Amino acid sequence: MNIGLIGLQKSGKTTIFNALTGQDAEVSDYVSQKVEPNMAVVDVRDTRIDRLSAMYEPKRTIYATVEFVDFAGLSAGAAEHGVFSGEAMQMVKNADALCVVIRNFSDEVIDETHGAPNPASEIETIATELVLADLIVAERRLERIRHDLQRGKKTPQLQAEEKLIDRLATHLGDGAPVSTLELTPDDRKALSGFQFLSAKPFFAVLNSSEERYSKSGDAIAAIDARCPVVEFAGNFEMELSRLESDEEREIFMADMNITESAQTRLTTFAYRTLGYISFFTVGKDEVRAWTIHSGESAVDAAGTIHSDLARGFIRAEVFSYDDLMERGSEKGVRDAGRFRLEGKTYVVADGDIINVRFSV
Ligand SMILES: Nc1nc2c(ncn2[C@@H]2O[C@H](COP(=O)(O)OP(=O)(O)O)[C@@H](O)[C@H]2O)c(=O)[nH]1
Ligand SMILES: [Mg+2]
Repeated sequence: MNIGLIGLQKSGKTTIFNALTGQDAEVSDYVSQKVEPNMAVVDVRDTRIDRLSAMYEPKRTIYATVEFVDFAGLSAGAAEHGVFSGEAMQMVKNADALCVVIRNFSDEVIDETHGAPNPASEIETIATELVLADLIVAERRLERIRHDLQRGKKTPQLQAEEKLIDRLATHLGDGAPVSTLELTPDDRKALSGFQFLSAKPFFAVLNSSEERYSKSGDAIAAIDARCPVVEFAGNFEMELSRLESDEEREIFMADMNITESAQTRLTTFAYRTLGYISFFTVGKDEVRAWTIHSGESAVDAAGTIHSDLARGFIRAEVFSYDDLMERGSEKGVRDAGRFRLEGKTYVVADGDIINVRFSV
């Protein structure tokens, strides 16, 4: 899973990125000239993996991962100013989901240029920007299609696309995101190549100062009306992620009533709100977590591990993490009749432990 951090200038995107990744990317009050994005792959610190690893004592333990991308050059008004184009734009387009960072702290320099923090209006601005960026793409495509139609390339395909894009452009023109447009599976296929930003799932991080942290109920309610939101004390948590001593870190966290690291909280939140689940593979060689969408089948899960496993899929041996913990061993799970053989269409549940039988 790849999550792109977007937001207004100086909302604290890079600060949040650093808090998540323990990296040391440049944060500043002033406009940065840097354009290439910061990228990091972070482990999803699922405690179930730790317990499975303690039980199987494998050679390798592999967590699921989430890739975060911090787009240095991205800002509001970007669609007009063309910052939303080029390399950064391409990478935003490649993201599976967007995380909108919203400023909830005051800073002399930032307040002067961007105004006092206003989380409710900030989320509106970003949502509008995404729609505008898509509208530009849709209108360009429409122009192109009409040009071709006039030049006599009247294929049924092109005519159908014109109708679809025209409907889409009207929808976007009304300020509505692609995600709320009614689309048939064929429509979706026709549009998938455009990778529209407002079609992507998104959630918000409210980036609060220490003073405002856990006291911003109104801001959270306003954002929540639009998308799921989680609060971080960005600057504070960036400092936390840099502390060498676990003991010190725990004292500071307790001070702010923070129970888990920014990394754990954000990856867990992203999984839940974006509809991802984990399944596990276990053994003497490797204990590993894998990511799939909620609702995906055993054969999808097999394909996540390797395409051969999906192609040659015979059966999946399945038992649940919870049953394993309750019974204490695989044998215990079998004796309790909780060990199952499932076919291709079985819908995988979060925490399933799976072994794919296959033949190619
Ligand atoms: N007081 C305070 N300042 C912050 C916080 N998060 C970011 N900043 C400051 O805001 C400025 C912009 O942050 P940065 O992460 O570079 O924003 P970006 O432009 O969205 O990447 C920097 O000077 C940060 O130190 C925060 O939670 N509290
Ligand atoms: Mg930045």
